[in-house]
Amino acid sequence: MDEKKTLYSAIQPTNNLTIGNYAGAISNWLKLQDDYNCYFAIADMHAITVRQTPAELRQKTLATLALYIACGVDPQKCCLYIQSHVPAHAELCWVLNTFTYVGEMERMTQFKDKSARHAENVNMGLMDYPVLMAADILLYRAQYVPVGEDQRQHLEIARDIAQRFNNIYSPTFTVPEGLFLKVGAKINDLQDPAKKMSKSAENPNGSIFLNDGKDAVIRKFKRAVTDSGAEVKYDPVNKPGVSNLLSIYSIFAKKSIEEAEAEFAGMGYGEFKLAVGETVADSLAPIQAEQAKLLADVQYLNTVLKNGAETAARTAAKTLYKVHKKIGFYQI
Ligand code: AQP
Repeated sequence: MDEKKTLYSAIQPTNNLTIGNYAGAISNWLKLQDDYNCYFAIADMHAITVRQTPAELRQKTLATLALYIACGVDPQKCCLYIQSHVPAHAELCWVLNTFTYVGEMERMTQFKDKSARHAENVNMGLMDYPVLMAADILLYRAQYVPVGEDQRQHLEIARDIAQRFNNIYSPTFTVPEGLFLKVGAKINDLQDPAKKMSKSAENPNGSIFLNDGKDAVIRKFKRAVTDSGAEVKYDPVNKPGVSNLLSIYSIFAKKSIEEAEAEFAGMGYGEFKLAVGETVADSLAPIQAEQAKLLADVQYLNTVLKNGAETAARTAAKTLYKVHKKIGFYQI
């Protein structure tokens, strides 16, 4: 019998992924894929809550899959699939909508942020994002959800919805727990360390994309906002800029924050930023080469996606059947 616990995570193919997505999500997946039953999706249904250019969405979807694999996510160990290939996500979302209150959705930080950023298109999907995310997780009866700190609020709602349903009927859903990293759960914008680094940020200089070339990476790190004082010290409250750079360095150099601090003791900000840039750029180069190789073999990527969707759909169908039965949908 399979004793492994299940985990679920996903990333929206809204743009090229950033080192924030890598730090908060993918780097964590790599550590977990041997010990858990993993479902890692490409969340294209979430992506369309903000208007996308169709050709670009298609291209970014495949590029995201190639990137997962290039970063070391192993399709032999994990189920990799595209969210829209498994219709059960939309079906369960509809049911869960009837167990979710409008007031709860209006309070979500991401909804408020994105409504402000996309005032011309505050659509129902944008508001419903957390319910679709709850459906994503609950379909696979995932015990754990490795995500960045920005998703904590959405995870709480997924837990509330699961508990609400379980209390009304009988235990149906596994109530998921978040897996948050100590370092890297929130990488901030290089230009504005008070904001999280985002793939669709207005100022691209604040985000390092996983497909940025060495020159771009170095240039962005050189321009990164630092703090007053001259000491390279981890102190997120008083030195948010420097602390963010230390977190980034610690992830890519695979060193603890203390080791990083010791390494940069006595060094000026300029030299420090350059060293962080070099480390990140050197770590990204082999990933980029591997991603390019994978993207040249679309047939292989399609096979991964087809197998992934089949596996995911099998598990999802079982949960959906149970839910439909409990709520009283007539079944033949
Ligand atoms: N800055 C970040 N630091 C740590 N983790 C992060 N994540 C995103 N940004 C950071 C984590 O990446 C995963 C996928 O996120 P997503 O694509 O579903 O949506 P998001 O959180 O809204 O990411 P972006 O980059 O900000 O996307 P856009 O700009 O399209 O809205 C999640 O696990 C998230 O925690």
